[in-house]
Amino acid sequence: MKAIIFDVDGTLAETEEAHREAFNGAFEKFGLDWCWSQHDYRQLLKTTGGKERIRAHMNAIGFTHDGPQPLKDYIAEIHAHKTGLYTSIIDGGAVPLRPGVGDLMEECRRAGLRMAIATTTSQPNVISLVKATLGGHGMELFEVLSCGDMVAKKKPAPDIYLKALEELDLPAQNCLALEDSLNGLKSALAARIVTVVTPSIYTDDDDFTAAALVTPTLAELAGGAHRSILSALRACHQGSVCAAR
Ligand code: XBP
Ligand code: MG
Repeated sequence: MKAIIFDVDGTLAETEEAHREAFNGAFEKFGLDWCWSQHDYRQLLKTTGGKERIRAHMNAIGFTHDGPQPLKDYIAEIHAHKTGLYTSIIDGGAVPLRPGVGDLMEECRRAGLRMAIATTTSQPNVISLVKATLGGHGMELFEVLSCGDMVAKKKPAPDIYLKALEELDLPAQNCLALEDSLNGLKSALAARIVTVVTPSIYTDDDDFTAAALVTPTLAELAGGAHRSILSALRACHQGSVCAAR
């Protein structure tokens, strides 16, 4: 195993409540009487990508756009405002890393293991979260940032992971992906990357049968048979790659 590729939302941190708050704030700003409840959002999250999620909601409620600009531009305007609200929440330090994530990154850094990000979320969101949780130089930990609209087809399509592999210049079998959702698991597996899942607040009822390992958080992997999170992930990767042969 030469690299770990991290998903962001739900994996690095429990960010989706901040996203939901930002979406609702943007709808209010644009005079739209939509307010996504936690129940609504669990279903809406099955559509990856904030702009795609807004459009899916519009379709679901039969929204008709009568503004001067094309619908695509109108959605982009709402989403840009949402992204501003979201990054303000994150910059304020409201959302910490999930248990074990910071420890694993430090273990990877010390071991010289390469790290990358493959996420559906928008680039400003990643930068805000990494700086707020890992400090101003936090982004230097990641050799590759593969995110948002850099690819046409978002998760569960493999494109965002294939882009990360290309930029790492590594074959899938030398990497391990960390995910929190079924869409993310499908994306990484479609790129043929061994995947470990830490379910998050909105994905705890997803089917993770195809994951190499499912653990409540990364922190649980340390101790027991393995002295560190990284050694547990190395063992999982080795076992999965061998089994695939
Ligand atoms: C999760 C997503 C994103 C976020 C919202 O991404 O699907 O759409 O919910 O962010 P991942 P945007 O789990 O791959 O990190 O509004 O910027 O899309
Ligand atoms: Mg995720």
